Amino acid sequence: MKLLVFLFALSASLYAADKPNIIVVVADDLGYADVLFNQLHPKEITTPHLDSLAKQSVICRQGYVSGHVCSPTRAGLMTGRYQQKLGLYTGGEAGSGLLMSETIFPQYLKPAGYTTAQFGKWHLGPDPAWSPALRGFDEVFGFLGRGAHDYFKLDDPEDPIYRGTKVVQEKGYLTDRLGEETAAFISRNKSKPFFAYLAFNAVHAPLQAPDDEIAKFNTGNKDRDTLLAMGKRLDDAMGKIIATLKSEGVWENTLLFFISDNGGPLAQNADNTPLRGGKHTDYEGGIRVPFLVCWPAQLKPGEHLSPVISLDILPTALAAAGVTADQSFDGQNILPFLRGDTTPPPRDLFWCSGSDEGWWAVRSGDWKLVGEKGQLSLFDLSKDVSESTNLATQMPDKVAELTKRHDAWLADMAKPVKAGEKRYDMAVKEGTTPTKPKKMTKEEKQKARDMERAKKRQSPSPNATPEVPKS
Ligand SMILES: [Ca+2]
Repeated sequence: MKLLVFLFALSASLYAADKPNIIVVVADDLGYADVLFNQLHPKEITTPHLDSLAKQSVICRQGYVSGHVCSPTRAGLMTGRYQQKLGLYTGGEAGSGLLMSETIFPQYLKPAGYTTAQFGKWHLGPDPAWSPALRGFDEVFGFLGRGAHDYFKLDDPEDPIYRGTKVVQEKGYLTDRLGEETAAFISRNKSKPFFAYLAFNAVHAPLQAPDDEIAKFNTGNKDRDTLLAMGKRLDDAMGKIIATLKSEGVWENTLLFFISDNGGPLAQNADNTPLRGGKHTDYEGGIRVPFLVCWPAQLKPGEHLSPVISLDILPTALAAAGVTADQSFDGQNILPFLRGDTTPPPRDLFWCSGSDEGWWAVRSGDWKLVGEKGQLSLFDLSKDVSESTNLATQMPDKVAELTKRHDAWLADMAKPVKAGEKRYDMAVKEGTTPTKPKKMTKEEKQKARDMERAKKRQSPSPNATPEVPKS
């Protein structure tokens, strides 16, 4: 009997040893072009560690998130389902709390032998009753509520940092601390499978970075310099984590995802070139983000040019871990596509932030329809990744078809938990004439011109695949 128990324990531990470690890194408000692995990045960008990671990853050039602001995306990421299924359309709704009755990411992995940890921003419930420490994370180091935290004031009882469920008094620069804590967790758990969810608050406001870091930049815009310094510290933290994975001997069998939770906010000088718009919009600049998947033991570095979405991360991680869930997901396991084993079947992607905000969008093939307070814009992303030419007036049938697809999706979603209706009261319904096409704002026109100039300036580096934003 003892022998049997021993053999069972041995086989369980061997089985567990084969499971990859899983790390999900979410940057906050990081601009699409504010990383070196976007070839249209502005010249002042310095993210060498992320660039090195990208060279060892599959770069998903059409990587989307399911929301255009922080907390809805996180609700989708944690559940693998459109957050609207839970009535979470806005930042206020998802930030007020993701139902405790929902099974979330770590709760699928723990029964499979994973040690789990969350670092950084939670934003799925504002007070201790919603703590990630109470829903599947063995270790927690971070803050709960609101979308932002002071980067230097880590001992403020009004806006506490928690370790587990306990308030702690911390010192240092928050981005550095999150990198250090994640690296220490990796070292402590290198001998068994672990899952780390690292949600940086960088580069979200407030604009705060160490003075000596800011001084390294000289764009002529102090705010932009500060934003870049914040990105540099995030990059340094990623460098520390990657170095730790390598030095602890677990790099090869770690599946690491890196995304931003939404597009860069233009008001904060983020750069989303060549995409239109930014955070708070359903143009590509609000929902298409830097998106890397790295698993040295299993995935050959390269590029993936079909659309993927943050909702895919949970089902992909579970497939890698050999976990079968008793829940269906809206996301899908993308490993076969990233390996190049098979071509992704067509699928539609949807966005909606409820009637109060008035944004919604659908992508079907290369076509994308965007609704903004009842004004509709239709784009062919294969020719127009910058969404500069609205084809809605010319192609009413396509508008009607995509609207119908979005209607059908929305019918399966719950009503917003707080207020308003699922979608802005559309003036346009199937079979009626689209409203006047939306014109680009002055800033957007300027951005499109800058992008064109950047395209001409840039010539691909010898080792790089030619410019991407093919849609
Ligand atoms: Ca964000």
